[in-house]
Amino acid sequence: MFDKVLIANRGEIAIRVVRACKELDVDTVAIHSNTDEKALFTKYADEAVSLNSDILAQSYLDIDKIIDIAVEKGADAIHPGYGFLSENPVLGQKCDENGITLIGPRENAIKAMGDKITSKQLMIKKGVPTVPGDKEGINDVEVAKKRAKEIGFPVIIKSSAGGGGIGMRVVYEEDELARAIESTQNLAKATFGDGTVYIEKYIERPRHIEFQVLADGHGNTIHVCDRECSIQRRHQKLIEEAPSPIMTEELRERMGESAIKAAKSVDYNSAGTVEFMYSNGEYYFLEMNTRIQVEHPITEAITGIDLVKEQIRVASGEKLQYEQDDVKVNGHAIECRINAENPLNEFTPNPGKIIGYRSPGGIGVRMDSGVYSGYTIPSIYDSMIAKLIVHGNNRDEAIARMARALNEYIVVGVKTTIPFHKALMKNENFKQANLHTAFIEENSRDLLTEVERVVQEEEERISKLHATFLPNKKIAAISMGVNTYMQQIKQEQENRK
Ligand code: MV4
Repeated sequence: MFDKVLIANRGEIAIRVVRACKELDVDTVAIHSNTDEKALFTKYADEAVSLNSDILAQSYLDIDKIIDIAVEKGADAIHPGYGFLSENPVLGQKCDENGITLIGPRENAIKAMGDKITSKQLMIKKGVPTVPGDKEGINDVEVAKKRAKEIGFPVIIKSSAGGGGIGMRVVYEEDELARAIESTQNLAKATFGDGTVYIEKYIERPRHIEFQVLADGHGNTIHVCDRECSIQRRHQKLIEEAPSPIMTEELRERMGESAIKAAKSVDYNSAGTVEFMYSNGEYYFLEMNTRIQVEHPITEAITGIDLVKEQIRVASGEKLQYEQDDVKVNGHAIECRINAENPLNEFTPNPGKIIGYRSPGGIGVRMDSGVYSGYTIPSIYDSMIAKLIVHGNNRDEAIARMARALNEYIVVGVKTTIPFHKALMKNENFKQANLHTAFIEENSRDLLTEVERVVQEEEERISKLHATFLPNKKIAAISMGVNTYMQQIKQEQENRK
């Protein structure tokens, strides 16, 4: 096992990694930007080193600076978390050069899965289902037109270097095809430096189902079951659940086997996620995320497996502690991403100071968060401030538990997505698990009406809390109480007369 892990990330995921290290008796070094000087994660780690900058390229994305700190502090491993450097193949190279172990996959796996045409070709070779369409780039618009007609409209033009929804366009008729190809090529070239695009059948309103995988350096690869991530808005997930409500033992076996094949096709040796689309009983490989993901805790809840600890163990050369037969689903888990955003204004970020904070608790509730009362949420980073995860014996219990926990959750000072999640827990289509990737769009009217009502209700509750708890308001609250009491006595006296 490692002696000391440097965590090349911030916020809740940095804390998550520290927690895993503490349980493994491994020392930790946090690194932080100027802005993050007072962030919670810097206090959780055994040591914290400033990156002396707020510029991304000179802080959380500065590979050389991070390696230098690791060397100086005697860290023998680096955990990149998610985002930032987590899927940058250069970090692994530089780690190798400096005798540091990267807690993550090897460069070749990141590169192969980062290129959508390469990964699609690999899947076809291994017999993993992919979307009908081409596995080569488009060179000739006329050939593409012929292919589109064979595939059948609507089709989608995707950039090979893209991912996560960037650089793709749906085409409904032949007339639009040439322009769509050109614009996707231009966008891909400008964004990724690679203008290669390809064509596929467009699958309408698919579900997004992903499989967690774990692989060690000894040839063992398992899947750790499925998550349903269909509830997203503009490719940002809002809520995830495990298992997928549509999953059967038979489907899990087939999709899980495909996920293992996907991981094995690149000799994967870490924690990763294989994404699929699911529609009308069919599933298709979409892409593989070569990192630990935001939503990993729901899988931990239903399987009891500490994914981050396993990820660290396999990186240190140990064998996986679990075989496929050890992995069992127990109950149902839901995660709500709590973002400092205004759900009533297109989810625009709402950074600022948290002046009142009380997180929920009780049976089946887990909070992974990086904030505290008095903390100022910076505007220069992602707006996710916490993840609320609940676990119940079944989906209905998990939903009721989430609704209950959301009601206990008090964040004063910034607008958050809490009211949105409260509305979602009451939504009939959500309760009935009628989920697909267009869910938010198609249910937005009902959801927004409910969010408005919830926000109103919350404002009333918070003003009552102010009157009860805030010292300067206390006198007012007492005098109000006395007034009411006096009036009651007066009334009683009147009545007696
Ligand atoms: C698709 C698709 C429909 N048909 N491909 C979006 C993210 C990127 N990784 C692939 N994506 C999609 N690819 C075909 N052939 C619909 C989506 C898609 C989507 C996929 C997963 C989760 C959410 C999504 C939201 C919109 C579109």
